[in-house]
Amino acid sequence: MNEFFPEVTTIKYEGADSKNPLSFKHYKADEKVLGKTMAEHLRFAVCYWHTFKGLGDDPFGGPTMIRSYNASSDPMKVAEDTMYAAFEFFTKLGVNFWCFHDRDIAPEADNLAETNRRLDKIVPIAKKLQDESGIKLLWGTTNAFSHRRFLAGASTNPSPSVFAYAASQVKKAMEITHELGGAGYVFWGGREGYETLLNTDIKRELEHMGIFMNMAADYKKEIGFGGDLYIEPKPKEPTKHQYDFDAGNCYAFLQKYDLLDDFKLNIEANHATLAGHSFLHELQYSIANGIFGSVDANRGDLLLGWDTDQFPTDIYDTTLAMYIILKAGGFTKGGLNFDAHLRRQSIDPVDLFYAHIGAIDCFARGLKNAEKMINDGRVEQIVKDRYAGWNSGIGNEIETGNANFSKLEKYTLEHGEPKLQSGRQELIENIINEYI
Ligand code: XLS
Ligand code: NI
Ligand code: NI
Repeated sequence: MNEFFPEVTTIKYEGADSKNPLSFKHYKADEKVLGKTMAEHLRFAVCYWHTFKGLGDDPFGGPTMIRSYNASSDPMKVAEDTMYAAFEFFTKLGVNFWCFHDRDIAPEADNLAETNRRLDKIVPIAKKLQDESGIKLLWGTTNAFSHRRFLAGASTNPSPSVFAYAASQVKKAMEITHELGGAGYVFWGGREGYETLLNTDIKRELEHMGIFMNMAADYKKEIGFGGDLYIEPKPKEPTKHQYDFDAGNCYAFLQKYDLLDDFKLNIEANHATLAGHSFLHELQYSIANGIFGSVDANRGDLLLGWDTDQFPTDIYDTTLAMYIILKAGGFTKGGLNFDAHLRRQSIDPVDLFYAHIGAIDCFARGLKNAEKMINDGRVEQIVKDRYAGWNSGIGNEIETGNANFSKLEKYTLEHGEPKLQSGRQELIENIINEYI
């Protein structure tokens, strides 16, 4: 079998002092942190689209990256070679999961039946490679935004025929995700939004999306797919406004269409910042509302206002993200999917390894820092103390529904001006820097 990344052998843990760029300095898959191995906690996934199908093109120029698995003029040969290259990459990198869109793994043909036949040729290869390597599918998804038929959205398209097409596509993508034993299935509504309100019936479009997602939840049950369903919030791009704007919008949508039992969220760091939130905010908000599921681990560039999908490098961010996730019980079926791509100038295949190694080590450090934070407990104690007033007395009466406005007026007249306390922000920031 010919290799697609012959210049790289298996990436190993060599410790923080190693100068070998093709080694992990912090990620040791089987090292235990708070009772579980690092691999079990972090559940890293490589994404198929950026890593194997993204070739450095941007709105101003074509591909810059040349890959041996792309060489054939036969698109199905490219699809096959890419699948072998992908599993070679996952194996050499040492991750346990991957993620894909239907159209990443097999190119679209002239009609749906032929497109599905193409998937049926590729999926058994993926299955064989999964079985041989032990690498699993974190989630599958549908690309219902690239083809011109989806120019005005998929489930929110003004045309019911496009809605039907998208439904057929999700049906098949869910079936192959099930076939590959996927732990989840993602909905990212790339064009589920609008360019202008002048031609848009928001009420109707949202209702259609609600119907669509209910059909998806029903189909999951119909085929016995055991993975979690996720919505991935993003505020805009390519649309001016996307309906799944942020975790808050998704939560309202899930409540309105009675989907809270069926869906969780896949939180992407760069989408959070595009929505004017921090990554931590989106994590905290979804955890607080019981809809946290999985993470697209990347980062944006605050000086560029778009989804730059860079690899995570900020240890402060990964520390706090892992702290929040661990305190919420950790991942169950979700994980950390590197929805990130190389910069246009990083043209060598080895750059794919550098990028993923850096991101994996960045989260490994975050995990170990979070362990220190949890074991130390000082930050948690400050937060607990801040809310201690609610554990007894009037606070407890309010929380348990045993107070009303008249009672609270009486309390205030008796007790007078409330005693204030410091928020301790700077102290907390100092403590966090001790762990990093
Ligand atoms: C695009 C999204 C996309 C989803 C999967 O911005 O992040 O890559 O993760 O469709
Ligand atoms: Ni994403
Ligand atoms: Ni994105």
